[in-house]
Amino acid sequence: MQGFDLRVSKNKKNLMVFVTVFALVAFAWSNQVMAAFDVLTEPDSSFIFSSSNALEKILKADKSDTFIFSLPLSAPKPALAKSNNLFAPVPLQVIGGFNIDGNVPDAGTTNFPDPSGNSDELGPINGSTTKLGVVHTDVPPTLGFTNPNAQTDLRNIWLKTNTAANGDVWLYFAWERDSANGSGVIMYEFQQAAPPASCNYSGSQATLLASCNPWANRQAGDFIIVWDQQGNNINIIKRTFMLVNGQLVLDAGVTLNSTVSDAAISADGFFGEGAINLTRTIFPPNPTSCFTIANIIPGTVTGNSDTADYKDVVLADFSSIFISNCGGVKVTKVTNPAGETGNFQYTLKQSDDGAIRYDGTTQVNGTLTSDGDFDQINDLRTGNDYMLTEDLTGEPAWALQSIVCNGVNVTSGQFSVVALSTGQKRIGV
Ligand SMILES: [Ca+2]
Ligand SMILES: [Ca+2]
Ligand SMILES: [Ca+2]
Repeated sequence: MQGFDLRVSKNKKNLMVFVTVFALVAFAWSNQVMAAFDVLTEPDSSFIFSSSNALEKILKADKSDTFIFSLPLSAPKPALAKSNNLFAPVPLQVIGGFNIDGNVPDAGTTNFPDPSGNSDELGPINGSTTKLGVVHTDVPPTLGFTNPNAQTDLRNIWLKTNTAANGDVWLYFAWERDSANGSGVIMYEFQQAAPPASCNYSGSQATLLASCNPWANRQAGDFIIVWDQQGNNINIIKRTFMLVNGQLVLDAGVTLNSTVSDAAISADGFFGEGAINLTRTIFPPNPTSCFTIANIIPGTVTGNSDTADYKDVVLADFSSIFISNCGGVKVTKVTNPAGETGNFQYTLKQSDDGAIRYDGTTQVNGTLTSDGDFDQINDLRTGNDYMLTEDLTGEPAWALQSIVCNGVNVTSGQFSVVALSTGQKRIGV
């Protein structure tokens, strides 16, 4: 077999140590589970074992003086590896808080189902003005009903964002399609503007057919994540819209490397999942404003070219998926006794009076008037020295008891504002 060999003389006393070390070396070298590797005791005999203890037993019983240990040069990708003869547990492909191992979906993600099989589905009517690169210019009617072929027919989409401990925002995206194989490119478009009002997918179908162009609010800085797969090799490509001579055009794209992205397909080929570091790939490195996504359009297209036709699109309300490099603070009044009213003034600022918004705002002042009353303060720059104070000079009958943020008493302390991630509600945006 191909591989590199480690030759040792038999020494039963040290055998277990060696076997253990070899196992660790094998694991580190391959960086993934070996489905099996061969132990050659004679030139033409080989066998498969499943644990170092089993190997030790075999070697001790063997009469040879020298053993040759071989590792195959290439090992199967983890997500495609067979689960029999496992030498060690499947290593976690954890990146940005997500486990990109081909098991779809990850826990806590949001599911967006899409019709499949023989269903007629709402999607762009094929034509020269509904190609990938120009569909935003199409004058409705843009949508019609078609039945996408299985390999381009999406059944489900899953999305989630996560803010890592270092503050980086990661996006998880996964899909299920109606076929285990076949050509077709899967992509997710992310737009900063909300969908047009005429695109209320739970509303009138007649309105959608007559007036909705889901891409109409495309703008410079919007981007597409392309799932480009050749065989088992998956490239995750970021393509960005930019203005050239007043025209919105797609750039050629950047293939994201493994420090900022990962992707895996399921063993049965029906599912895929990936994650990208938005902070390192999408958000401006020196931001001058909040970069916030308000619309997402997943879909399949005939290829990764500007003139590709859409085959299937997932038209849904994605407003529960928050993507932003800015954060928010919700200030809620609690009175003791409960149910009281008053004139409760507060100030939100940073301890160094730095700008809390990109427009230069250094503090937000507000007034809450009853138990349970709240303000949601959005578009805040991230920072770790935020402070909230209450001013009760107009309410001498009341005294401040405490200010608590995510369970931590910050009455006289500071707290962090991090970039928004899924699960944090933005209210009153
Ligand atoms: Ca997974
Ligand atoms: Ca179909
Ligand atoms: Ca579909």
